Amino acid sequence: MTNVTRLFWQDTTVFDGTQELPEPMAVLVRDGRIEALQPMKAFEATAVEGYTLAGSGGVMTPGLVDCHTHLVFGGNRADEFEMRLEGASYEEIAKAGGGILSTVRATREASEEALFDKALPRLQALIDDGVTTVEIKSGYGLNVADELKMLRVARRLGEALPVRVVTTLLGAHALPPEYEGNSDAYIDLVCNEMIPAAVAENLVDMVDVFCEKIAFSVAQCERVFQAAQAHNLSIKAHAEQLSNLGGTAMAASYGALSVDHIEYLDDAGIAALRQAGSVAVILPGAFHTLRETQLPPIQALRDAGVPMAVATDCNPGSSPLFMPSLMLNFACTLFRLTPREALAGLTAHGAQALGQNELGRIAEGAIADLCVWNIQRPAELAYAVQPGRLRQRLFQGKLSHGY
Ligand code: DI6
Ligand code: FE
Repeated sequence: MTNVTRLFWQDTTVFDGTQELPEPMAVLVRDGRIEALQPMKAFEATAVEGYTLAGSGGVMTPGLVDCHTHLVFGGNRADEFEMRLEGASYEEIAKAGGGILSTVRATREASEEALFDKALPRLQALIDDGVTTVEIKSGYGLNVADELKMLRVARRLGEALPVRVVTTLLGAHALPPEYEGNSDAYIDLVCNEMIPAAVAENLVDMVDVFCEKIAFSVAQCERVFQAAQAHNLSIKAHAEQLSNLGGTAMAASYGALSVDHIEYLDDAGIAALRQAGSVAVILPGAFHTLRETQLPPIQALRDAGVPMAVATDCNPGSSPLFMPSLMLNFACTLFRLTPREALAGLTAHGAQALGQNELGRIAEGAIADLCVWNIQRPAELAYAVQPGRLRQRLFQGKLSHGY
C-alpha cells in the first residue's frame, strides 16, 4: 500500500529525541515519514483522510536506537562470569585465551542458521523494549568467512523482524590464535581481504576497531580506517575502555561517527571529539558488568557540548544485558546523566552515532519510528526498570506492537 495516511493522535506528552515538547502534539504520518507535527487543537481542525490511531495519555518518544551491540554470537560466557566473581579480571581471562576468543571459537563452530536462531530472541527482547534501529557488529569470526557469516546473519535479522539493522565490520576486535605474534599480518587481512569481501556482498555499513592493549594499537587501527575510507565506509572505534592509548583522537581525526566506551578519555580526546563532531557513546552495561571504577568524563563532555549516546553493548562477555531501558537507568545512576540526556542518548544521539539524522527524532520529515509508553513523564523510563511499559510501537509508520 502506498500513500497510506495515518493519524497518530493522542493527548500524549512528546519527547522529540532531544527534549519534552511544551504541549501535546499530534503526529501525521504518511508513507512511513512524519509529515506534520502540530498542536492538537490545530490538528483537530484539519481534515485528513486515513486511518486514525487514537488514545489518551502516555508518553511518545522516537523509536529507540541501540547504536552499539554485538548481539550475534555463539555460546555464552557464564563460566567467565563465575571466574570474575572469584577475582579474575577481564584482561587476565582474555590473556589466558578466554574472553572474546572463547566466543570466537563458539561462533566459528556455529552454522549461519544456528547463529540466526540464537540471535532472534535477543533482538526480539530489544524490540519489545522499544528499539526500532539496532547496530550489530561482527567481530567473533576473525577470518573472512566467519566475519561474513556474522554479517549475513545481521542482515537477515533485519529482514525477519520489524527493525532496521545497521551492520558494522569489527574484524579488528581481537587477534585470532592463528596470527599469534603476527598482528600486523592480521591487520593486512582485515584491510585487504575482509573489508573488500564484505563490501562486495553488500554486508557492511560501517567499520569499527578495538583500540586497546589487549587488542590493536593506534597505528593498526589507523590502517583499518584508511582501508574503510577507501571503500567509502563510515568508521567508529572502541577506545579508552580499559586504558588511555589515544585512539579517540586518532579516530576523530578520521571523522569517526562515534567513539565508544571512553572511560579513560582525557581532555585532548574530548577536544578532538568536539572538533570532529563525533558522538561519545557511553556503555554503562559494560561498566557495570566489569565492575569498572573509572567513570567516563561526563561533565567534561557535557561542558564541551559533545553529544552523548547510550547503548546496550549487548555481548556475551562484558555486557550480557539485552534491555535498553535498563541502560537509561544505569546511565543516570552510574554516570549521572539526567533522564533527558539518557533518553536523547538512546534516540537522537544514538541515531547520530550511526550517521542517521532522519532517525531518533519526532520531527517533520523524520522516519516515523515511534513508541508510546504507559508512563506519565519521560523521566519515568529511566527511573524505573519495569518491562512491559511499551504500549504502541510504530516502525516506518506501521504499527508493530499494540493496537
Ligand atoms: N569491548 C567490549 O566491551 C566488547 N568488545 C569490546 O571491544 C566485549 C566483547 C566480549 O567480551 O565478548
Ligand atoms: Fe562493544
